[in-house]
Amino acid sequence: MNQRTTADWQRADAAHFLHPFTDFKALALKGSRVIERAQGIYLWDTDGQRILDAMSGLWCVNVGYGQRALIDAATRQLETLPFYNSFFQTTTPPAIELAQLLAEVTPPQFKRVFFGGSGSEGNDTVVRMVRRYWDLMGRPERQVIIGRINGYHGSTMAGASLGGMAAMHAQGGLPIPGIEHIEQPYWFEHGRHLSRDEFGKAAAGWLEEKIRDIGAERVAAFIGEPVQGAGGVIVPPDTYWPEIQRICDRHGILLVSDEVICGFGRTGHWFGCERFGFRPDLMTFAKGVTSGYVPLGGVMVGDRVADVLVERGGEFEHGYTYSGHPVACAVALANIRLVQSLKLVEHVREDVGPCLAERFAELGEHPLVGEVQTCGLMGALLLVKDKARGTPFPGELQVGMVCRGHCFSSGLIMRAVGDRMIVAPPLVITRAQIDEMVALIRHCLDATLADVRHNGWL
Ligand code: PXG
Repeated sequence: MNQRTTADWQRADAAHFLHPFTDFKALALKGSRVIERAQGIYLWDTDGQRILDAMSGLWCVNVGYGQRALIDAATRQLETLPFYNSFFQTTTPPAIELAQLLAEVTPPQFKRVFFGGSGSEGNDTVVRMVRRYWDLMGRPERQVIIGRINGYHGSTMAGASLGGMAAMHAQGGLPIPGIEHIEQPYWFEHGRHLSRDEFGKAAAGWLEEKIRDIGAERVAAFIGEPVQGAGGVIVPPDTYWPEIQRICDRHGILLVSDEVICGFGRTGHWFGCERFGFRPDLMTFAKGVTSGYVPLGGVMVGDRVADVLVERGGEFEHGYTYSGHPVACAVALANIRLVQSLKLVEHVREDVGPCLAERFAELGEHPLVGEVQTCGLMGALLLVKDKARGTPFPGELQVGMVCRGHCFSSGLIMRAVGDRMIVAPPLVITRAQIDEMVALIRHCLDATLADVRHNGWL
């Protein structure tokens, strides 16, 4: 099989594999890049080019590629018990041990977990669970869940509905009933007439307005990512989340933190809610729980909800074949223990996170860069037409895609969300590797600037 050339792979790929979030026809014409192997923070494609993976796979390979402890844990578990379900009064040792370890590393209100296979499934569970909670509380009219425009919570019917991606809602009749959205806390776009702190409070106030519009007695929960990831690394002002917490408390509304990207050290804290100082009732996780080596996701269920579900709920009519999959749980255990033994959360908070912030601030001097934001090991650079005024490029020029093209050919994986260029490298990255990444980014910014000038777009 490995004798196949890149062109062979591309032909078969185009003929049979429908990729997620992809224009199938356009990709078939162009051909996919075939990623063959990886080690540390680097990937290699079938043409032998080495690529610095500044997106950790897809915000998930936190411990980097090739970690022996995870590989061995998977192998051992596959040999011992590759699968058994947890539906019919059965359980498995890795699922129990992981549930116990998650209770230790998450904030104190979380002692219980519901497992699924992905972040999307986790958020489907959230919808089922918060509505079930309010039924059991004798408040069945509390059905509405509020999310945010440009939030991302997955691609199942419920996940895509909770999210606020207009392009996703435009296909398939979404959102499902009982989901509402408020504007995102994006200071650069919505709040530059205010200080960041003033804007944070104002943006949280939009939740209170929405609750009043709907009627608090109908609202079940608010869900948000501590830092919006897929939306472009939108880091909220520090005043935002504490104010959101106060508003939820005032109206008795459940608060859900979607930690699929922020969880397990990405922000320099174990969970994003700890970085931003709020206390969620439910927490969705996936990605970093296994560093993406195998699929696993789920929901941490806080005592407020769990006590009601357990004591008064009877049977909860919900679950997945792979809830508590023993191989996924064994890999998650090895992964979390590795995060602990390598002290990766501290590494991000005290060493490489501040280093990324410094280097990105330097990139902020670049003539194309209008805004810089970082949080732990997430960073965004907004490409603008007029740096002094912060004027954006017209969207149809797709300047972000031009920059992404230069990254692609220069051996760097960086995402473009509109004209926001974003990174989220593996947490094991070193200072020297951050310097290498930043040198590549600078090269790509310069090449993009040359194109922009050449095209007369400035
Ligand atoms: N919640 C959040 C906050 C996410 O970032 C999901 C839920 C869904 O997880 P699953 O495992 O079902 O994919 C995600 C996923 C991007 C991108 O382009 C981001 C995600 C997925 C795909 C692409 O940045 N995040």
